Amino acid sequence: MLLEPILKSSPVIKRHPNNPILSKADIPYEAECIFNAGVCKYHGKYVMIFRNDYDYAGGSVFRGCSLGVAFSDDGIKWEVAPKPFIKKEDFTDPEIIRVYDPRLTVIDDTVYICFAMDTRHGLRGGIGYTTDFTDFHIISLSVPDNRNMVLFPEKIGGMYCRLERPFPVYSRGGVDRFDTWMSFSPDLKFWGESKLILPVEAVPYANDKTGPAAPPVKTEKGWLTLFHAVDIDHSRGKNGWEDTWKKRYCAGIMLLDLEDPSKVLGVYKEPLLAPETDYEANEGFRQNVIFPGGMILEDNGEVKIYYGAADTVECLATADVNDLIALCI
Ligand code: BMA
Repeated sequence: MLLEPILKSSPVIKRHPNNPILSKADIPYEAECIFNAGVCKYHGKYVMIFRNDYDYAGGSVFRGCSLGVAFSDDGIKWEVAPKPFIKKEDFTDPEIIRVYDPRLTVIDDTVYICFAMDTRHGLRGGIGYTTDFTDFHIISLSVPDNRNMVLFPEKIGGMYCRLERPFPVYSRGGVDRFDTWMSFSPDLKFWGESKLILPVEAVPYANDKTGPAAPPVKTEKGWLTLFHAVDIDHSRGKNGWEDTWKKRYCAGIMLLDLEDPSKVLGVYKEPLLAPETDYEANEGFRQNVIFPGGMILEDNGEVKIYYGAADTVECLATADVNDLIALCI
């Protein structure tokens, strides 16, 4: 099933006029594609941990991959730390190939970082933490293949909760057809009671996969939760630096129950953010990609949504929290 050739973003969304808010020109070390950042507020500052793919080797391969860190007073203008937070070279274990796509959740004054880790025996989803953006400690790693994990910012019913996206192959016909799941843990190490949350068929503008985006934000009406939704069209040709790129990534939004977040209260049936601008749809490494990794609810009701665009730059869009809730229910 092919989907609409053109998708539009919801009118409640405003792209920030400074977009892209972070790109390789802002980075004081070797950098190429700056994208898929996690963002939180910590000790009075905004903090962003971003992915940097560098040293392009052609096709889909970058020889370098690091996670950088940046700080901001307003969530818009960023100062990048002089050195990366995590580099490929930090890993002495030959099993580990790279760590990428960080998502940040603050719980009890600790910054938890969910990340994807490519290993020689599959793709593992991990949870680690830092309190100083220098030291990084890994708490747990999933079995392959699982990624896109995000943690809720508090325990619910005594348990930590995370959204995640495993890659089932056999039961899903051996093609991309991946859905959003949720698991629970007493201690961030042992995860279980897993439940299906958002299957591809629940999102009319997806035909390929759904996955978690930013960590959910608490509102009076429920957990406001972004996700990414992907459609594939094999007739798409060259869309960026690779020979072909046939997918499109949009941001979607749903509301989950406050007390039982595995209960979906509503899903907006159209994209919240679809690739439309040049930096999302016509330029960069992989065009037509919007990949949100951070969401911050301000005291005045403004929601800041941070997203990677075209796997090349980091962007910001804003919306009013009540408008976002209204889309879901
Ligand atoms: C996903 C992840 C993301 C990336 C997206 C689009 O599978 O690899 O890091 O942004 O594809 O390329």
